[in-house]
Amino acid sequence: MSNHKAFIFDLDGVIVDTAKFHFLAWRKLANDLGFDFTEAQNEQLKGVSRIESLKKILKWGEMELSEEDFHRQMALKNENYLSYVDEMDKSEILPGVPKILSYLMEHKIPFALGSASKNARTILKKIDLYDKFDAIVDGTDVTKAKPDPEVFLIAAEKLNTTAQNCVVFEDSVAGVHAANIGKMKSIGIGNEKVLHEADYVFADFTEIEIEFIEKLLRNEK
Ligand code: B16
Ligand code: MG
Repeated sequence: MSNHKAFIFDLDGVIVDTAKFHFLAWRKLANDLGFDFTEAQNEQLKGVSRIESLKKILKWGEMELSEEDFHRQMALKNENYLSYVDEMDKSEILPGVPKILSYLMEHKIPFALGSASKNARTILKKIDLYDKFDAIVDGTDVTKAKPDPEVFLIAAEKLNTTAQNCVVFEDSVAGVHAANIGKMKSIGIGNEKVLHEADYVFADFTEIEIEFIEKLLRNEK
């Protein structure tokens, strides 16, 4: 195991804003079942696996489904979600992200994807970033959902470095917890009040200067 710095990026809410598509698809599912939920409730679905998301939504609607219907609804939601993903291209990459990725590539600093999504590889291909990551770990590679650190620990292993050398960018509370539990440096992307457990929080990537990345690399941050 070598001892070098590495970066791990969450996907939804960090590299792209697919949360808006998840919301539309989950909301359609709820509406079809005869209830609704708010954008504020939707915040609680960020970083949460597909199964856990549907469990939460059914609770909000005070509904129970048979196992068969549960799986059918999840498949329908995913089909609907993928119809939005299908329209994506690289213009969906969030502002400020390309600058940081270019810097890492130029300086040969390894970076991985660490996402809960089972659609992560499809999305990365749509936005032309699939070949840029040194490792990809997604919802198809893990058995335990965030806040369990499994996704990030596998990423560290694939990047051939220790957890302590990894810096994780995350937009969800569950993901920040996962990074912290995994003893990695956590950088929250989003609201400071929501992500207060992160080591640092930025509203978005346009706020992150290369100087900050260099300090992380030198262990000064
Ligand atoms: P899928 P991330 C997460 O992606 C999303 O934030 C969350 O809303 C979604 O339910 C989860 O992926 C599973 O996604 O249904 O595509 O497998 O933020 O971990 O990149
Ligand atoms: Mg996310």
